[in-house]
Amino acid sequence: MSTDHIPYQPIQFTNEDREKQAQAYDEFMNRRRTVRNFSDQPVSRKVIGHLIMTASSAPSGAHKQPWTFCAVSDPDTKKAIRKAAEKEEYDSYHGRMSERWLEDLKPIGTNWEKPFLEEAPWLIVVFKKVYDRIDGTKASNYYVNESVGIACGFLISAIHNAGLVTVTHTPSPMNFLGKILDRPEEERPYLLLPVGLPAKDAMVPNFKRKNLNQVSKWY
Ligand code: IYR
Repeated sequence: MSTDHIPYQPIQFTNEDREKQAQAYDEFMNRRRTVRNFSDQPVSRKVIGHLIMTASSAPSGAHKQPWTFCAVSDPDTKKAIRKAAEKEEYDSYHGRMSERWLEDLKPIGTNWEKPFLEEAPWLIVVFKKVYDRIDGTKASNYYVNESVGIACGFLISAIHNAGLVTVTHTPSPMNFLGKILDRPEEERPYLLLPVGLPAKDAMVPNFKRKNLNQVSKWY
């Protein structure tokens, strides 16, 4: 079976505009920060729907779009997720994580407590679909981690573009998410993103990012 092909509709810029665009997007994205303190101000379902559709526009292996985005605003479900995540995180911070890892996290100031899982108006739980069920048989997807990782990048940039904040939360292990959200066996939890407005007094670590020379080699 072949898919028909249609003409690509390029975004038209002059070279001068392109430099401006590239610089402006660099500066815009450089303002993104991981934020762990959320305001309880609501965010509309419409906004969350657009964020998910941006994420789902990401490239994926053989265009299988091997992902499900679970948007959670129900307080009881958020509470259950927080409780289960904190149980795992407590064990991680008290024995599962290495001394060096805990030392590396000190400047960020994280610990096992995750109030943001209840405070943020939305949690977006991203699941990767390791296979699809086609007529009752299992059909493996391709480059699933790469595809879902790219979709999460799109999602994080869309969140920032909407003036919202998030924290890439990966409680480990996170099988509990599939149970609480009643996901089928082929869906595995990949990333949990609380989404909302920042708390008025939200603080972030005073990090500096690596410069162009530090992150690139030119040939
Ligand atoms: N998942 C834990 C620990 C953690 C790990 C890394 I690497 C971070 O950059 C931040 C936190 C937690 O969410 O606290």
